[in-house]
Amino acid sequence: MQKDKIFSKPLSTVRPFQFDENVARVFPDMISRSVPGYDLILTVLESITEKYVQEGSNLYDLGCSLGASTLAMMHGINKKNCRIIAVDNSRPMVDKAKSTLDLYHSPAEIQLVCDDLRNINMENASVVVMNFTLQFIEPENRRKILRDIYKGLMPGGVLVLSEKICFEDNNQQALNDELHLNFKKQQGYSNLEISQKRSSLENVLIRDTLETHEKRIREVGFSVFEMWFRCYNFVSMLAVK
Ligand code: GEK
Repeated sequence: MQKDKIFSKPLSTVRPFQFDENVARVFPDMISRSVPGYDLILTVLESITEKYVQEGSNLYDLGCSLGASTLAMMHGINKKNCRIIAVDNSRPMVDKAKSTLDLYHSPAEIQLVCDDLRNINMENASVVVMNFTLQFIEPENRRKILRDIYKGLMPGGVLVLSEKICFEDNNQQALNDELHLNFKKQQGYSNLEISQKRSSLENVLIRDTLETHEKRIREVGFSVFEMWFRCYNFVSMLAVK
């Protein structure tokens, strides 16, 4: 796995974060050293898929990056005639995902799509995963995406939504940010890397509170809401139609 050194040298200008070739090259290292619990979430995605997948249905991985969640879903499929549609609007990510996914013998057909996830017409879905993707969409567009997911799901279908969150309470925010900062230092990131990456993500990764997520999920119609994972400011939620 290639080490993430993207922000290790002082940059004269820190540009807004992009999922470009450089990021795609180091992405597995970057995400696992930045998101506490990332590997656990993938493991659990597999068992959530086992529980909710329905025969002859579609499974969607929205914002698939290199296909880690797609693979987790693939391993959890225990029903016939399923199809995974994995979508990302970054060409370098999709190209790399393709070469990884091609190495597996999947029980389900896998379609990789390079497009904005908002252009995807979801239908007949049993499992929809957005693993740290909604946070990169403009907040005013998030409700429509959730509504479209709800419409595309079959009764009993599940949405798994993982996000970095913020807090109303300043003390809670400061505590969780500090604990996350310590995690990144433990993972070997320097203060310079941490602060340059933070500037680069400003206005690109926009967090909602857990309350905002739950309210929106319930408002679009989901009957079950569960925050099944949280570590500091990272959560993974599950919602059932
Ligand atoms: C994983 N889920 O490893 N349409 C399609 N893709 C998008 C859009 C959009 N509008 N906006 C952002 N992306 C993965 C990790 S990373 C999370 C997901 C992170 C894509 C973007 O190109 C990137 O690949 C992904 O969403 C977010 O389980 O880096 O923190």
